[in-house]
Amino acid sequence: MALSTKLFTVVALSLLILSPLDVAKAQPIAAGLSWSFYARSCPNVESIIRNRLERVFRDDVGQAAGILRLHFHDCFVQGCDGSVLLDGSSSGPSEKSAVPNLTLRAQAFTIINDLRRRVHRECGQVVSCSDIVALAARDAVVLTGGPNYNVPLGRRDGLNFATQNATIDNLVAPFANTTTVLNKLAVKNLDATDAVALSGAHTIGIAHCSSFTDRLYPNRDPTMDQTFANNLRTTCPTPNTNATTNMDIRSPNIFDNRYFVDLMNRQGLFTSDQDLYTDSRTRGIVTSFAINQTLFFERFVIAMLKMGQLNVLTGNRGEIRANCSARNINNLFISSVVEDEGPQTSQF
Ligand code: HEM
Ligand SMILES: *[C@@H]1O[C@H](CO)[C@@H](O)[C@H](O)[C@H]1NC(C)=O
Ligand SMILES: *[C@@H]1O[C@H](CO)[C@@H](O)[C@H](O)[C@H]1NC(C)=O
Ligand SMILES: *[C@@H]1O[C@H](CO)[C@@H](O)[C@H](O)[C@H]1NC(C)=O
Ligand SMILES: *[C@@H]1O[C@H](CO)[C@@H](O)[C@H](O)[C@H]1NC(C)=O
Ligand SMILES: *[C@@H]1O[C@H](CO)[C@@H](O)[C@H](O)[C@H]1NC(C)=O
Ligand SMILES: CC(=O)N[C@H]1CO[C@H](CO)[C@@H](O)[C@@H]1O
Repeated sequence: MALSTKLFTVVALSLLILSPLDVAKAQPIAAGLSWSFYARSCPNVESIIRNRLERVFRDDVGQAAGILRLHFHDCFVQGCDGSVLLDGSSSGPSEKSAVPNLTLRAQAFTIINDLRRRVHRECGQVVSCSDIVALAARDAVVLTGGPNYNVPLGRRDGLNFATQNATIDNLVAPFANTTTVLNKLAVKNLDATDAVALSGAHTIGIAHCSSFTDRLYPNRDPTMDQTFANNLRTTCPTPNTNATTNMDIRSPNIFDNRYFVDLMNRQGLFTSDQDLYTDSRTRGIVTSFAINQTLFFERFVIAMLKMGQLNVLTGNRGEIRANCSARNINNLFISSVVEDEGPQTSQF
């Protein structure tokens, strides 16, 4: 065997036994980010966030899904710059007219602001809101049973909130087919494996009727299992019933590979989910994740690292917000008062 082949085999074999933590560290990272960004300025940032979220999710595991999705919306619209958090952002809390806004959980924003307050209380105003969201999303995965991984840090917070157009253009609708999903993700240098792995985040969380009733009325989407459809019709007797359902019927609150088993049984909730199994370009990837959770976890970590570094602001760009919901310039008075208040009781 030629030396290069031998080397390749050794590298390939060692990759097989790498843990997700190592898989993360093996990925290239964006200029300006670092694996140890807060090692001096806020060495406990990760434990502050993890410890707090353990308690938050123990009270309501659904919040983990809300936070994971928040990170996705942040990164896809104008980069992982915390813009989704700004009041007035089209995907954020107070914009009433952007379509994709309607289902980000209001509580997710409150949780991030609470984490920010705890971190800044210990370390000062040195950790960005966008880094807090990225770490919280990782913890949402870990604390519901998914893979652990390191998050490169050093993102700074953007100064501009996302417009409605940018929000609609960059996010994918649940009605999208695989062609649309792959095209929208390709723009962000995410390939088919990334697309399937990231969609696997739908292994936790809920969706509102309006996100999938186009597959029930007036006729059942033939790629949907009949019994599954009947049950969904009971949950959503009309297309706009204000109700929700779990996205992964097998293990709704556990981050595992059952979502892919759902797809193989024609029990995917959205068109964007189920079509990944219908479409020949992604079907094999779905199957491989359904039969091998380790593989799914590995690919998911890689895809999350890519997504988590989309158009990040580093160095002197952007700012470290004192309040995740507002730019500092709009927040001068508040930032100087609130940080001196000392320990506060929290609603969680
Ligand atoms: C392929 C593109 C995607 C589409 C079309 C999509 C669409 C949606 C929709 C429509 C909902 C439900 C909203 C509702 O009705 O309440 C949802 C929920 C969710 N999505 Fe996605 N999503 C996509 C990718 C992602 C990615 C990349 C992640 C994270 C890595 C993610 C994580 C979640 C989570 C965790 C929930 C549950 C939220 C909750 O329970 O509050 N999604 N998604
Ligand atoms: C937003 O999109 C709509 C329709 O695609 C377009 O007419 C409008 O000019 C856009 N607005 C901005 C500010 O880009
Ligand atoms: C996917 O959706 C797009 C946009 O709606 C449509 O133009 C295209 O024909 C669809 N592709 C398939 C294979 O159904
Ligand atoms: C849907 O129901 C929830 C909980 O009952 C309620 O808080 C919310 O305002 C309702 N939304 C709409 C659009 O009616
Ligand atoms: C599952 O995937 C992992 C990670 O790629 C791999 O090491 C393992 O050999 C796979 N297991 C099977 C049974 O194929
Ligand atoms: C943060 O900013 C938002 C938006 O300006 C404001 O409504 C809120 O009161 C501020 N929160 C704190 C704790 O200052
Ligand atoms: C929380 C929030 O602002 N929701 C709004 C999102 O947009 C829809 C219209 O598309 C409004 O009806 C919601 O009130």
